[in-house]
Amino acid sequence: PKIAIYGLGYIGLPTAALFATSGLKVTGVARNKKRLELINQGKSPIEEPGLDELVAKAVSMENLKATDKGEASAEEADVMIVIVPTPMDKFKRADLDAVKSTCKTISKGLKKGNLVIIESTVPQGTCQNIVIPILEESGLKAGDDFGVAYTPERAIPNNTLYEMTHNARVIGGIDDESADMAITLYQRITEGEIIKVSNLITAETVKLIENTFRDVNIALANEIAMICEGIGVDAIEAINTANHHPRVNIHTPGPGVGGHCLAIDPYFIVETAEEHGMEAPIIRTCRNTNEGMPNHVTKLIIDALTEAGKNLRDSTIGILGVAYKGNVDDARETPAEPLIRILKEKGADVYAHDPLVSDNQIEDLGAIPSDYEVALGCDCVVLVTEHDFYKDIRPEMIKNKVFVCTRSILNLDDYKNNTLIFKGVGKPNN
Ligand code: SAJ
Repeated sequence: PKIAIYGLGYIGLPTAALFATSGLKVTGVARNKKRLELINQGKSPIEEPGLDELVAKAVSMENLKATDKGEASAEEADVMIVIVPTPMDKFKRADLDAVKSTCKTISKGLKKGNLVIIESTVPQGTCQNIVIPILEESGLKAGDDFGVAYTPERAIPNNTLYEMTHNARVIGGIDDESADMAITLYQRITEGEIIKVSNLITAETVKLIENTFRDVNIALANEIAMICEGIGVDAIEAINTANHHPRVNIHTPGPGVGGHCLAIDPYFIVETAEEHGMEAPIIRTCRNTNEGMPNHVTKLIIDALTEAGKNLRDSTIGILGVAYKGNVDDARETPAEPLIRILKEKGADVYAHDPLVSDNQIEDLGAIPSDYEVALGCDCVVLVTEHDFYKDIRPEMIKNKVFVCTRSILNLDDYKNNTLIFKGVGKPNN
């Protein structure tokens, strides 16, 4: 079959490149001209291990081309895959504009026998209640004239290609035939198990509860960390030790939860629950805990500066890392953003360094882009992202001897018995 993939982002582009290198003709549809140009030159606009090579291979095989012609691409394709972003609006509700407009475009080129696959993360019921009615504006009937399947992408950034080709994949269809067609297709690109679930809404649910599980677990870790700080226990040591128990797997505390998935998907469940007259108190509370972490980090910074005889108001803060997690170039929903905002509101000058995120993006987050040396020379240095780049940071490199570490990547024993004033998330605060 010929495939059209709508959305060439962190997931869409690797998916397109995998199908193309498996031997299928793939058209990738996106708006950003620069991105399209780069892809057509065989280059990846996204930082992801192995992706550059894969895109180069797909383009040189003449199996991948990128275009902004959505309707024409649908007319030519047998299978249309939607992998566009579903951000959250300011009311913490799913913003489905991109999914809706993409489906509208597809509906104009939809033909009998086509299969439409949704991969974007969506609230439960979206395929049935929103996607299908838009596709049926074509005059064709879902199930009878064309197939619909939902298969969420669950690969983790920085290991996307490996996980896409090895993780278990979940597929739900409007009917058996749709699900089976999608399974045959994805067998081309994954060695992992493919699990067929009962229907579209079950597949939508699986995706949301996975990320919610992780968010809730991290909230627990963060709560444990804050309590341990206050009573003089090293939470990381305690958590790592507890995790030796065969049925315990507590995640790692940190500066908060970022990225376009964990910080958003739990709210999709809350939204649907509320629409059905229910509440989701655990999920909501955990979101609040994780969203409160930048405030907690601010408190650690104030404590450290106070010990050094300084006020936050007149101080410079050097943030190390603004990406939402280590070794990615992605700053979406990064906890660095609220942290920078709070510090500035309290009158600090905030500098930030990141080896992977551009200076423009750092400015958008509200900080002054700076060299590593400049950040290390600030009144207080705060490690926010666990990039490998920062693994070799040594106490003597922190010029003004005030350091707050929000991640557990460093061997913090090095920081004991040192002249450094040190505070860490989950570290005894005394
Ligand atoms: N984080 C912690 N402590 C942890 C783990 C993560 O504070 O123990 C923080 C990270 O620093 C980051 C955020 O949580 O800010 C999210 O990071 P992540 O590594 O947990 O996940 P993502 O957002 O990069 O990718 C997740 C993955 N979901 C699961 O593992 C269940 C991935 O498999 C999904 O494909 C992806 O969401 C997605 O697209 O939904």
